[in-house]
Amino acid sequence: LSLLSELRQAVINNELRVYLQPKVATADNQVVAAEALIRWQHPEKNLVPPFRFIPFAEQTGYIREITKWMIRSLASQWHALQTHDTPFRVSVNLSTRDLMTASFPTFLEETLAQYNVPASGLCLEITESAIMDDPNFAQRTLEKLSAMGFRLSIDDFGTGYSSLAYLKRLPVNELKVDQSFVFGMIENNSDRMIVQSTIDLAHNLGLDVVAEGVETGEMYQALGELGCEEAQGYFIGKPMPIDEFLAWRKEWN
Ligand code: G
Ligand code: G
Ligand code: NA
Ligand code: MN
Repeated sequence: LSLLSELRQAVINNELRVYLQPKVATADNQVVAAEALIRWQHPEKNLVPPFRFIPFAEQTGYIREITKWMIRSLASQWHALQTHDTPFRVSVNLSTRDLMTASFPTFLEETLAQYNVPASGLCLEITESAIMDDPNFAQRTLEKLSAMGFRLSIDDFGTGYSSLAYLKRLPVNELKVDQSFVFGMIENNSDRMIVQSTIDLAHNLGLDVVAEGVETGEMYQALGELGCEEAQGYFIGKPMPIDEFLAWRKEWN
């Protein structure tokens, strides 16, 4: 069986799983959002991580079906995730193929309407390399999505080749500092400078900053001192199945 037909079968057989990883505000430790990360519960293998099938799905275009599956799953469970008084967003990773699909904004609008989910309840994470594949087209799609009320985030910031000229024009709300810089920031002065400059750049452009890969309390503390608004990483919580996430959140604060 080819990987593509296996993936198709996985969707039909309900083998894909949504995992959620918390994002907290450094100012008050409140849980403000979660990033949705896909897993494949294969009947014969252990839990298959995304790097084993997402790149392949991107090459073949099947990622569009996976993205739709993810958005439907999140929309159908969005209200169940609103367990506290504070607003809570869910982030989804998009691929370049999603941005290039003309019907994608309409799909989003219809799916959210079906489950009565506000666009502001969803954050769309796009890597800088996905944007730079076709920056002009990406810009038009992002403008459409922004006008619809979605929060837009640039993922893995600092690892690609996005020019600041494009960044300035894009209607994005947040930058995610790539975890490679966060890992190094305590021991390596260059990494710390990169993190600090990225935070300052983002703020000067009116954007919020999320740091990913926050593995220690020392990193969390340092990021808060540098003005980074949100943090995500193993120090706070790992990606978890939704039930586990809800239990984790009850314990958190
Ligand atoms: O979840 P991990 O924790 O292993 O994720 C690895 C990578 O897989 C992430 O960098 C992320 O970009 C990608 N990924 C995870 N879930 C999704 C998804 O639903 N869609 C897309 N396009 N990428 C995903
Ligand atoms: O979409 P993106 O590439 O940013 O996905 C984040 C990836 O990083 C996922 O694979 C997720 O499981 C992983 N991750 C999240 N937090 C941590 C962390 O604190 N340390 C490490 N090593 N990986 C993390
Ligand atoms: Na991401
Ligand atoms: Mn990332």
